[in-house]
Amino acid sequence: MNSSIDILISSAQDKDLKAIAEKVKNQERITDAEGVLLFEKGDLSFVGALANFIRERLHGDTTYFNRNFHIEPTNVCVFSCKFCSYSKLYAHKEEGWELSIDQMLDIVKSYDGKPITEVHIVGGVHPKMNLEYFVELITKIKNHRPDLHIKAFTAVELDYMFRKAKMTTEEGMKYLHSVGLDSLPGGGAEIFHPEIREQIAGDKVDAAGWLKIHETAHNLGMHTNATMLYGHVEKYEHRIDHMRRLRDLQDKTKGFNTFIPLKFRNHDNEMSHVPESTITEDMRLYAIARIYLDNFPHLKAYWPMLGRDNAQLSLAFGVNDIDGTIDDSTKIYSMAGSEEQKPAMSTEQLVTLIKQVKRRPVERDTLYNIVKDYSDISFSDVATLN
Ligand code: V47
Ligand code: SF4
Repeated sequence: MNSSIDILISSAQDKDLKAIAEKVKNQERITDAEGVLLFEKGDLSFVGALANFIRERLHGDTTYFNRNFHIEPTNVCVFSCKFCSYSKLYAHKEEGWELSIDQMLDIVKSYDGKPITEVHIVGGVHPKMNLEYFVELITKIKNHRPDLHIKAFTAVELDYMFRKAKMTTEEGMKYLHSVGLDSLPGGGAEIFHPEIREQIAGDKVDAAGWLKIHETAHNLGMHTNATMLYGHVEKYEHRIDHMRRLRDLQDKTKGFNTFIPLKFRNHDNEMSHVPESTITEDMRLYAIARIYLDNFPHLKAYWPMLGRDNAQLSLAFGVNDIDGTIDDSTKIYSMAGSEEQKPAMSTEQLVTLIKQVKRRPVERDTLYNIVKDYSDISFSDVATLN
């Protein structure tokens, strides 16, 4: 009997698409040109079926989430990315917020006794919050709660901190790692290609700098994530170029855990005139990322940005992770116009969301160790989702 992939191969009318499906079946890597071709010609059902085949080959029905909270130390930023709805330029810093170390420790302490495994710390690039400030913060968090995994600082924040401290990337990363920084989130990547990066985020670290910081972290044994901000002025070629640079580094280091596409939201920023992508385009992008990034173990839909219904839908298009409970502790997306104005989901709601589409909910820690398998636990509280 034919398997789903054989049916897909035999029904593909276009010979190039058929060849891509054959490659997926045989676990062969697709080329950049084939990646672009998928964006140009691959309809939603075709790329979705291929991505789901890969997802199930890698993870079966397992869908991961974690229990985490965010700390955003400041939204004051020396940079001026055009898509950012969150930052207040340093010149207008009285309109922003700046948390002291004690205030941030109080946030950590407010989770005492709760089964949280990760704190995610990212924010704007404030010139007064330097490397020593964050070393003190990380040290104090680790002293208070040694088992809490600290995933903190985008490569943009780190690049600025290290340059100000006159340290090399190696010295800076080693220093932060030695006081308790466990892993890096994937932010700040945006679109690597200089044609686009200069238009939307011209004044911050470039592609080579971003990749160097992640490579250095990987060489120290740390894991990191990678993002791509899509659906604005970039072309298909730029998306593939971005993912090729990530795929190349992953071949070298194997240090990336998760790829997280971030849908551009156009509320209240300098790119508000740029329309947002459609849900069909979002799902095609997830699927093509799953097909192209053959060496990334995980693909995450970040529900506070995508919305919970679309995050649920993405589980049929290659996604195997929907991030965490968040607990209403991030403002980046609500300020950019996401429908999730107060992002918080209980474990029951996350589990229900995954079970509603017949997948297997598994709570993980940051490094994808299984904390708890929820497949046999039933919640009656489905209505709380609506
Ligand atoms: O780099 C800013 C993005 C990122 C907008 O690693 C926007 O687990 C859409 O990287 N529309 C920071 N996106 C957040 C981030 C992240 C989030 C969740 C999980 C992880 C992880 C990382 O937010 C920025 C930028 O690409 N962003 N403004 C906007 N208007
Ligand atoms: Fe600053 Fe980050 Fe916003 Fe760019 S995206 S302006 S680096 S806070």
